Amino acid sequence: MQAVVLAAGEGTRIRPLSASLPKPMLPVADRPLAAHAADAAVDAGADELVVVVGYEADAVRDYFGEEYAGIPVRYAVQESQSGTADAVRAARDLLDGPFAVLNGDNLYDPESVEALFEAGPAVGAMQVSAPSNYGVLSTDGDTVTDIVEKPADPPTDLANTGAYLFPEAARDWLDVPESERGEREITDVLARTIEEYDVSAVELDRWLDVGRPWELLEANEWKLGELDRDLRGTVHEDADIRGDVVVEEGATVDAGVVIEGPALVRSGASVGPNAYVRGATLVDEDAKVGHSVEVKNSVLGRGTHVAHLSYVGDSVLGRDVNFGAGTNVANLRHDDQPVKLTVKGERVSTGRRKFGVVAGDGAKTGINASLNVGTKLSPGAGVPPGETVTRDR
Ligand code: TTP
Repeated sequence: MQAVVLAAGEGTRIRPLSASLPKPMLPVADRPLAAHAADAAVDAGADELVVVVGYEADAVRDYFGEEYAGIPVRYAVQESQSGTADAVRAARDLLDGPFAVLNGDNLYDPESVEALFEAGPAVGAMQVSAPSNYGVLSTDGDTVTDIVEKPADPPTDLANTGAYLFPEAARDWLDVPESERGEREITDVLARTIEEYDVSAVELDRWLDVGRPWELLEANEWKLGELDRDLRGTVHEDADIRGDVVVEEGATVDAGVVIEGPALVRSGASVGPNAYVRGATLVDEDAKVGHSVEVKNSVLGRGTHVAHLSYVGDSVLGRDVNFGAGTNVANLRHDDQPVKLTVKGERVSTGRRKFGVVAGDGAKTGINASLNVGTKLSPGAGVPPGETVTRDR
């Protein structure tokens, strides 16, 4: 069966991280976000991936190539990102038989995807505490009877997770009209499928929709948490590596370093001497955590350097970020309230007591910069030495 992976969106809510990489290509443990959905599809028995690309398409194509995990990959181009039904419609001519659809920016547990693929026409469902933020499914037993998009008064707490198994006939139902929010939505294709077929609601064991920067941190917490200890890189005999830590071949951990898992130090990266890395942390390829630097529960993107005397907690730093000596991040409000972040111009609670900062690719700080909780640095932004950053810049 073919699995369609939707990876055309820009990820406007996860800016500035998506400025030059599409959201599905942001790092989650040792691979891009969308690779986790693709892996789940392959494990569940997909025999071809159809990846829908649009925004920054080349980054997606370069990663998946023409064959991925032993199965062929084909691409459909969605010219303008006008909705998820439109994205699948872009792939219509490549589809042959029943087909699965997965959001390329969601994490699904692989066993649940397998159950979905075996269920016949089906949609992945998850009980959530705030169903009004999602498409909400009504069911009779396991059979879906209705789907309503973001209802003010949700009939159930079962959210649509963006994972579907469609019958072949659904190929002809992809030309849906624009919804109230001006998009052509795949939920309308599902609504038609429900009219014509018995569609099962398959409850997923675990699911995460990665829309905003702190959800990328949560995605890394999930996938780094699945690591098994593996120290192939060069680890100094005076380093203290505790728990499930992976140091990839080509990575270096110097003397006096303590790493507490889960943590992943990728190839080309270096840690230390005398650094403290606490989980869940990703130190991506060619990144550097230098002398007397503490990093806790953070993502350091490819080529990012935090080289001297710094603290970085609960933060997401993009690629090629450089924090000058003595740069410190605050990750806790004095009033203990959840940290807020600005998402598309609105202050939004992260729901997290601890959250630090988000730095776009190439952002730089001078020595002794202080970055306050919930601030964002744009790609290439520069913070002069000694400044305290309390607003996004
Ligand atoms: P969304 O998260 O709704 O959209 P997005 O990824 O563009 O992010 P944002 O809202 O922050 O701008 O998309 C859900 C999934 O569908 C995701 O995997 C991207 C994909 N998608 C497309 O492939 N084409 C589209 O036109 C849209 C809207 C989404």
